[in-house]
Amino acid sequence: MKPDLFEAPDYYLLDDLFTEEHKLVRDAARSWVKRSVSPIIEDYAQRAEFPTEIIAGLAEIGAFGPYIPMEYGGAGLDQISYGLIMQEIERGDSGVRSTASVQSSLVMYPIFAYGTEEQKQKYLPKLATGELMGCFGLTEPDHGSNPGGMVTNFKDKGDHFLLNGAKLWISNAPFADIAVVWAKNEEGRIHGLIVERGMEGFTTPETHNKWSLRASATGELIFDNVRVPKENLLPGKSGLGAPLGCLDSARYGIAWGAIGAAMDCYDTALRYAKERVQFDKPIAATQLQQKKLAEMVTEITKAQLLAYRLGQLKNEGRATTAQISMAKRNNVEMALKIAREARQVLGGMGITGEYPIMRHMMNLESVVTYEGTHDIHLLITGMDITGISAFK
Ligand code: TGC
Ligand code: FAD
Repeated sequence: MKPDLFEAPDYYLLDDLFTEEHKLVRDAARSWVKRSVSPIIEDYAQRAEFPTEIIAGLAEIGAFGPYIPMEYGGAGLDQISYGLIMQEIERGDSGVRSTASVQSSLVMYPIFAYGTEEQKQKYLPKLATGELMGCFGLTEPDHGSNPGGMVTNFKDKGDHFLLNGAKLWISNAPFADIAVVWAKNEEGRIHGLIVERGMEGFTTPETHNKWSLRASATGELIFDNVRVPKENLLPGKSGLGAPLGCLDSARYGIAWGAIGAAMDCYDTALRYAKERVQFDKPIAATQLQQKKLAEMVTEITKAQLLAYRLGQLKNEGRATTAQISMAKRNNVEMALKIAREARQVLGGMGITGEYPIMRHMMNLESVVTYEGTHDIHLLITGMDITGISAFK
């Protein structure tokens, strides 16, 4: 792959709004991505392998639990810093951001928000350093957009719970040490359980043949009469709202992350257009290519402002699920459209691994689907503004 010459667009001078801490955190993540992700990611993606060698670096830049308090090993940062870290990591690769999102918002967050003090002490510091890696099991083969219909279940056997069922499409599953698993009890109420690798009857087969998120490991979680100790139940919250509450945090991170992927595509296309000569002039001198580039930077700027305002609301504890849905949906679609346009600016070179655009484009096909599909987020907005659920 070409050397990483990335320069971030900041058309509306958003840097003026960030604190010194925001900029320090972002710049540290940006340098780390240039140094440790860009040189290797294309090769890992081509081989469809997760680069475990970057786990320690992710922990060092605060990507595991950015907003989890320092007493539990987190970085104790605000929500805008969290967003900026996700933006920079996804600038490198959506699959790497997936690993960080899952670890922070779908594993550390539920343990922090719904776990006992013992669970927090036992797991959070090790998750923050990457000594333990986690995954989040909500989706099932027959229950994707409708997780409330899940059939994975556990029965109270006196001194332990007996867990049965299967989860599909689980990021980090093939190598995770622990899984936060959502399952129904005998009354049909959803609870979170911490399942550890090595428990008898628990297996995590890898999902192969993906054209998207190839540098992220995806797999199944299979529970065949797994005996889960009772102290592994997350007691703080039950019902579908418990896993959906974690999704709010992860979807917020994706709203920022997608901007990173879009920025990388735009920056690559802009540089290429200025250098590539056809008909005796740079293609950047043609009106059609300028239109593409001008629209890209406009959409990135709008997405940045949306994410920034959402970050302010999140810092104040005022961001609603529907506001987060709107940002996730808008920003991922924005990034996907930019990736497709940027790919065209590069002509044939755009389809090669010499440039990151095709990898971003393929990755974003997963990002637009996971954490609630594009359509589901539209319906969440629809439900919010009309007061009527289209799901029932
Ligand atoms: P509904 O009746 O609307 O809600 C059930 C209960 O949950 C409450 N609730 C929330 N609570 C907290 N946060 C939220 N975001 C919440 N949304 C809803 C709600 O108030 C209600 O509470 P209560 O007390 O009244 O029971 O539920 P529904 O069954 O109609 O479904 C609504 C719908 C479709 C919006 C929801 O199921 C949904 O969001 N579906 C999409 C599923 C999804 O996003 N799955 C993601 C799986 S994880 C993943 O993709 C990780 S990718 C990781 C990576 O690599 O980055
Ligand atoms: P379906 O729910 O079957 O949807 C198919 C289509 O129907 C979609 O276009 C959808 O928008 C549409 N649709 C569904 N319902 C409606 C409706 N009511 N009205 C209109 N249209 C509708 N899950 C986890 O739990 N943990 C993970 O770590 C995780 N990682 C993932 C990683 C990858 C690479 C991928 C691809 C997925 C991952 N997922 C994970 C699963 C992801 O959240 C689901 O794929 C997603 O929620 C959609 O579910 P589904 O694939 O079953 O699609």
